[in-house]
Amino acid sequence: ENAAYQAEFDARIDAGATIEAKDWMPEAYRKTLIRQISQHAHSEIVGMLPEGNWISRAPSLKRKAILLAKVQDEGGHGLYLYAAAETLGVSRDELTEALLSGKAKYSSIFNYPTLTWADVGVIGWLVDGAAIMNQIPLCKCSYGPYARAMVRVCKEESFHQRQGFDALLAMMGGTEAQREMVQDAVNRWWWPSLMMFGPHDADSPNSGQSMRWGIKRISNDELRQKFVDATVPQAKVLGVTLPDPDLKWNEDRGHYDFGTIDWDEFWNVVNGHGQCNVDRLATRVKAWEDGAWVREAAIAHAEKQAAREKA
Ligand code: FAQ
Repeated sequence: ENAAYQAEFDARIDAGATIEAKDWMPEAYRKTLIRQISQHAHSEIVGMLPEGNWISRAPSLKRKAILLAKVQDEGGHGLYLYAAAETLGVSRDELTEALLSGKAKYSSIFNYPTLTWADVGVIGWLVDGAAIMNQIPLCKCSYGPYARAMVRVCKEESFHQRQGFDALLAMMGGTEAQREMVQDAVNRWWWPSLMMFGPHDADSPNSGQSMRWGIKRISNDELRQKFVDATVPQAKVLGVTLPDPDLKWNEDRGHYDFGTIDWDEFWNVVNGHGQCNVDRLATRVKAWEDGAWVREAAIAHAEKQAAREKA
């Protein structure tokens, strides 16, 4: 019987149809989706911290309002994605436990510090830029609830990217010290942004199967290349230098060549030893503990309500 279900599932994947929550699916497909969607959700939630750090110090009321909206969007994306993961039969509590205990992965990029206001702009420009590049193909991934969630997330992400670019453009039109601040932030965030796309295709254990299942539509290396190609002209408009002496246009390939990524740094961060891993987790654990009274109150209220309805 399973073989018949499997054949039908394969045929639907091959036909480009979407799989829905109540459809039969192979256990490994379910597991892979839970892994990827929950890591994505954790990334959004932890991703609120580096920029959240600057809300109280934004340089103007306008920038503060924009940043508040952006960080709130990220919280929304996280909740959206947890809900998408829950359709696969995992509970929110299990996912939260996995994040807070340090078992679950989240994007390497959020383990770097935000040292100046320019970092906030660069996160919008480069980090959201990379996130969009990776997420546009996910709008067409084979799992319906994930694909549909990504449509709205990508729209908001595109506002995030533009606000970052706009903030940097304003600084580049400012004083010499401001321009230096932007360049310094670009120097620190460029390589970590390229690492967001994950290991090279040849070193990516999950890619083959995820491409076969239509979860990934474009590979890690192809997306990274598309990101570099799109970003170089933007750097020219801004007037910043990307910190890679090997970055140059390759006429034959029709793409920019770029230097070697420091994969030791990448794995070090992924394995919990980046500059901010300990701090980020501690902040999330504290937020969870500080919120205990809210959860208790909500449960008490729900119980009271239910008892009243019965009476
Ligand atoms: N960091 O075999 P692959 C955002 C892990 S955007 C940490 O290639 P896969 C928006 C990977 O999990 C950021 N770990 O894996 C925002 C796997 O480990 P596992 C979030 C990484 O899944 C912007 C192992 O390495 N976006 O939050 C990373 O096929 C600004 C081998 O790798 C998403 O999550 C990394 N960079 O491809 C918020 C997008 N790369 O699980 C705030 C959805 C790889 O086997 C501010 N996810 N690993 O133990 C994906 O598209 C994929 O999961 C990839 C990785 C492409 C990230």
